[in-house]
Formats: sequence, structure tokens, C-alpha cells
Amino acid sequence: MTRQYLGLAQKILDEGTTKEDRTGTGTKSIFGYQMRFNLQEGFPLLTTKKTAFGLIKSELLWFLKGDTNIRYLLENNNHIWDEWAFGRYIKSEEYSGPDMADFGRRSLEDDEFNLLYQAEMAEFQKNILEDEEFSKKYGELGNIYGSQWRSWKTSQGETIDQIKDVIDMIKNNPDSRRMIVSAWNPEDVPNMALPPCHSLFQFYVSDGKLSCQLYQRSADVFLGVPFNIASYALLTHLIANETGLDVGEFIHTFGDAHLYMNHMDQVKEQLAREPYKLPELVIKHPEKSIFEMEKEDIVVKGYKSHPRIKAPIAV
Ligand code: DHF
Ligand code: TMP
Repeated sequence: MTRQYLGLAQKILDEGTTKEDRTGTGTKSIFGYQMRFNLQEGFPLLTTKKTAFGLIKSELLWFLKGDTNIRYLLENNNHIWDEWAFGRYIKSEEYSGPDMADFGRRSLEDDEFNLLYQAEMAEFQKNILEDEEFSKKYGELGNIYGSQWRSWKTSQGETIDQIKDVIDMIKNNPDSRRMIVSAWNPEDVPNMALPPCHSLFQFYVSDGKLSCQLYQRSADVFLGVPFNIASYALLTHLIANETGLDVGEFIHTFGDAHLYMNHMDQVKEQLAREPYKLPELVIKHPEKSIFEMEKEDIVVKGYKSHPRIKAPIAV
């Protein structure tokens, strides 16, 4: 697994074209790529850098709850979505602090600004956790994954629970070629803090095994992708458990797969590391429904990795 991931990183280094991007960071990218992970061979959690499974787990449980507000994530000490909620807050009328425009890039380039930013962000996080009204307004990321997965709005004013429907199809009509969940809702895209990167996924059942393929339109190969692989592998395990199937493959298909210019040293460090054996996923209470699973019910066993490698995230 780790070798496939490193293969993608190496290919971008070797063949990628250099481009500007929305965040002003610059990337090297390729367009169109696919990796296949046999989930029978172990749980695909990257071993060439320490990858925070706890964060991956709480994010996926948050999606599955249909939640799109970062308050739940903060309560679970998960800060991976903070910048995108903060970005909306500083654009609102209520915000009256120092100018935070383009905070992602400026905080990396300007130490003095970074101090101001850290203070504003700490205040923001505190308010999300402590002030219910504030969190309702400014913890929201818009109709991102959780909302589209569990309550896609129809033109008739009703909602569609795509996760429940896809589970029903896997159980009752496993040969169906229509077992799809889409987070990409063109009507809602303009109102999302970030349009879905992992945009659409499909299931397939054969020989008692459940496989899943994801189409990811845009992929931050150093920071986002290790999370995305483990998240969809976990989702496949949870849905297989729910439907009484074994796990098959996770197939990861990419649109724009990129390395940010300020991740190059980190990627090269990883490429010099030797992968370890993959860990194993254990669902401790397999009798529980997917909608009742809690973080304590899901553990990875035997995860051995190289140390963490820090990298700045492009906002
Ligand atoms: N924007 C960009 N530019 N790249 C992303 O991967 C991305 N991912 C988002 C939202 N916006 C994004 C949601 N997922 C991290 C990982 C996944 C993620 C957001 C952030 C991250 O920063 N990971 C770090 C630190 C994790 C921590 O310990 O807090 C890592 O080293 O894995
Ligand atoms: P974009 O909307 O301009 O494509 O920027 C989104 C960035 O976030 C891009 O670098 C891809 C990255 N990303 C992931 O790689 N995985 C994720 O799960 C998310 C939410 C974002």
C-alpha cells in the first residue's frame, strides 16, 4: 500500500507540470491516476509517516452523522477543518478584529502577522466550543459531505439519505450498478466552505466482498491523501460490517493529483523511508449499526510507522 502511495508521489515529482493554484502556493500536478488497495492485505494507514487515525475516525463519524459544523470536531480535539470555518467568519459582518485576509499564506510569510492570527484563531476556537449561538453561525461549513451524504435536498423539498439507500441496495440488490453516493451537488457548491474533494463513490459486490471506488477531483498528495485513503478504507469496512460482507478492494481514482511546492522536502524525506507492515482494523462491536458506531468501537492494531513529518496546509 505504502509503495503505491510513494509511487504516486514519485510520479508527480518526475512528470508533474508546475502550475499556480487557488491558494497561491503553487503545485506540481498530474491529471488522472488510479491506485488499488486490497483491504484483505491490511488496513491502508500510511507507514512512512505517522498518520493520525484518531482524526480520520472522528472526521468520518462526523460525516456519517450528517454533521457539517466543526463544533463536534473541536469537541473531539480535531482541528483539520478549522481554517475553513475561520475563513467564513472573518468575512462576516460580525468580525471586527485585525485584517485576516489571505491568512493562510500570510501566517507562513510574516511572523508578526502569524502571532495575530494565532490569537484570533484561538479566540475563534474558544467561542465555537463555549458559545452555542456563535458555533451555530460560524462553525458551519455549508452543505459539505455530511449534508449531501445524509440529507441531499430534492427539488420537491424532501431529502435523500444516500448512505442509507446505498446500504439498502448492497443488502437487497448487490449486483446493482447504481450504488453511488455523490457529494458533488452543483447547486450547493457555491455555498460550501470548500467544494467536495472526494466527490463521488461507488460500491461493487462480488464473491461476498464489498469494494469501493472513489473519484477525488483534487488531491493534496502529502496532507490530504493519506487521510482520504484511510477514511474510505474505514468506510468500506463499516459498510461491509453493516451488510454482512467481507472487505474487497478500495480503488482510488484521481483528477488533479498535486504536490504543493512547500511540501517537496517533506515528500522526499518520506520517499527515502522504508515502509512497514500494515496494521489491522478491528471493529470491537460488530453488532452495532454503522449509525451508532462510536470512536471507541474502532481501533487499528499493530500500527508501526516512521515519525510524523510536519507540513503547512494551503488554505
Ligand atoms: N486543504 C488542503 N490544501 N489540503 C488538504 O488536504 C485539505 N484537507 C482538508 C480541508 N482542506 C484541505 C480536510 N482534511 C489535515 C489533514 C486532512 C485534512 C485537513 C488537514 C492536516 O493538516 N494533517 C496534518 C496534521 C494533522 C494534525 O495533527 O492536526 C498531518 O500531518 O497529517
Ligand atoms: P481546491 O478546491 O482548489 O481543489 O482545493 C482543495 C485542496 O484541498 C486541494 O489541495 C485538495 C485538498 N483536499 C484533499 O486532498 N483531500 C480532502 O479530503 C480535502 C477536503 C481537500
